[in-house]
Amino acid sequence: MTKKGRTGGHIVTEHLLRQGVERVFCVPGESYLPILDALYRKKIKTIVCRQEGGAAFMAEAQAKLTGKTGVVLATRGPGAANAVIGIHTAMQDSTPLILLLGDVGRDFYGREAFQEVDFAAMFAPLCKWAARVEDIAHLPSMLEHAFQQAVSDRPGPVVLALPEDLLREEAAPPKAKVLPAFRPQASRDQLDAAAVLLKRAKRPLLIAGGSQWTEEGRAALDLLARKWKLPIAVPFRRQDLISGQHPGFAGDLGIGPDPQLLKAAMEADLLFLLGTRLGEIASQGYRLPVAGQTVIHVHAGAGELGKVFHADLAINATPDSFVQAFLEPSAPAKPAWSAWTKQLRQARQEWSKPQPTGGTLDAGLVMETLERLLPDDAILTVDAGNFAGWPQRFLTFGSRRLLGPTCGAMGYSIPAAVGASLQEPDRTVVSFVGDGGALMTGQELATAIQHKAKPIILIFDNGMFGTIRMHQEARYPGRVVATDLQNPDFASWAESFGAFGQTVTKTKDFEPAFKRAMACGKATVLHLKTDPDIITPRMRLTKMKPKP
Ligand SMILES: Cc1ncc(C[n+]2csc(CCOP(=O)(O)OP(=O)(O)O)c2C)c(N)n1
Ligand SMILES: [Mg+2]
Repeated sequence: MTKKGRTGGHIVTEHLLRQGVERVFCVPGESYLPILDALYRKKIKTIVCRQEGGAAFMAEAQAKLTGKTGVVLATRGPGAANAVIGIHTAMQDSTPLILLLGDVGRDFYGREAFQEVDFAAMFAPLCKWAARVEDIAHLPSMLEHAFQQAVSDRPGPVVLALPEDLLREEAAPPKAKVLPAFRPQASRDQLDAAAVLLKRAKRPLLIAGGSQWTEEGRAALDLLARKWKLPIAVPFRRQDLISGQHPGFAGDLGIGPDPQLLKAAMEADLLFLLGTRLGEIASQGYRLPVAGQTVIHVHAGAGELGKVFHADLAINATPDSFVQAFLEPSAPAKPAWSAWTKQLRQARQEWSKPQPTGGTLDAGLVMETLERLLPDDAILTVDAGNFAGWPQRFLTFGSRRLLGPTCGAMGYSIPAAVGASLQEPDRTVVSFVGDGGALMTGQELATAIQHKAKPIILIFDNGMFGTIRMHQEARYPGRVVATDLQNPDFASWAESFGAFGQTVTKTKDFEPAFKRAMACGKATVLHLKTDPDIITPRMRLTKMKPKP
């Protein structure tokens, strides 16, 4: 910094501080040295990661957990390419995330310079807004807009490319302001109209989803469902929106949902969609809403209303503000659907009760142990893969948080657990991951050790890319291609990082191993050797029937 002003790098970090950013996740690059230098001795913690995908997942998970925008720093073409998976995840999950990219200098731009990519074009379909800052005078307003966009209406990722010469340039533009988010709210008339439709229903089903639920919003959702005695379901990986013990909780419309819940969702006469897009997975391949169902759709993004299905009542409001306001209209004392709610609740309780699912190390009984041992405020992160069917079905959430990529990105769980553990160092953070996912981003265990994060990582090792093997067996029985995996000894792999590692092959050994993991005070890997034939809680690979 000189008398002339601040460097572009300083303008960026000053604004991060003003936005209340406590931590940034990065892989360094020579293209954005001025930002790194401006972070030197700043209050913001710089978490150096091993791969930009891991950095982006950490920031995304932190944002999911806190509701505050996550920030990732990466370099030009290669760094940006690695970070894409986190941007795609934040987009599909509606998570506020900002990726700041060091870019080719303006003096070289347009010549396919070293690592040059047109980032606005590259990220256009992947995020809410992608732009390149061309003039340092525009930097403050573009930073303001980036943060405002990330949290406004339907939240999501924003990408800003920052030319390296601009980051070195000195200027004295006005300071960037913290602009309020645009958060639409329902009108009185819309609230009344929703109450009228709901009162007419005989078999309503509330489906709450989406992002940016505050503690007040969650509490209001809990109350709303109690007051109206509604059955409440959640879409894929949103189980933590409502307590697993709630008298109306009917389960999740994820991958392989409870057939009874699916049947009920099809038979419901009214779907009350709160914050969810009712995407491909929740709608079970766009089979919901069914013709004739009345639909109330509340969503923060106006562009989501009527995009895929018709709603009888479409309301542009954040789910959080809507549920709090909807506590006002009076509910019937004895709603017509009381028995229906009880029936759905009963089905959920039967479906989710932990039970043996077979094998020398029985994953069903492992869940029973976890359900007993996990603290109420534990944070669980899940990867993509068939192993995820166990925790998502048999564990209860609510005060326990569930962080998972609804886009099914493998490699999410370990970095997400590192990010969550950095954010909440006193809470138990457990990562659920398959042997395939573990080696996609597992090197972020080094980041955990370096920054003293303490996730407990459970690697479910069935020696294969199980999900794909299952699909292969269904479509091309006996023709196994590219799904077998030869794995390392994950316990000694973990030990080599300085983490605690243990292999578990028998059900009875899981409980003492998990207790040791909770007590050891550092990052842990439990290598769980599971039976490859037990491909889901209900199916055996060797007994699968080919798809017609
Ligand atoms: C980044 C990424 N690549 C590929 C896939 C496709 N995919 C979905 S699940 C899966 C296999 C997961 O294997 P593993 O982690 O071992 O879990 P398992 O299914 O065996 O329990 C694959 C390859 C994906 N979802 N994400
Ligand atoms: Mg596997």
